[in-house]
Amino acid sequence: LWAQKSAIETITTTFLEYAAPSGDPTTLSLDELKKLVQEVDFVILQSKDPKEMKKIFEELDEDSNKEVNFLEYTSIIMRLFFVYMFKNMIELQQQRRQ
Ligand SMILES: [Ca+2]
Repeated sequence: LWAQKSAIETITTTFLEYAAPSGDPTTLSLDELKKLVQEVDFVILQSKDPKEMKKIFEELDEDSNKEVNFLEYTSIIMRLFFVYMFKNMIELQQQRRQ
């Protein structure tokens, strides 16, 4: 993953970069999200499976308007980030015990 400060920058700039091409430049469509996940090495979004991506998109799109706005995007990214950190902590603890 990235260092903490650049993580926030990366999350913001990638979102804007990938949201820009079609439709509303401040929201991500399913295709834009797919592109983002394919091109950006998102450690926390491990699956690139199209079916899984649709599920992730639907989870992201809390108000179901088929667009993911920045708030919807950050809420799941933060959640995934914490889950990722949590898994890492558990692994570290297990390694220490061995
Ligand atoms: Ca939405």
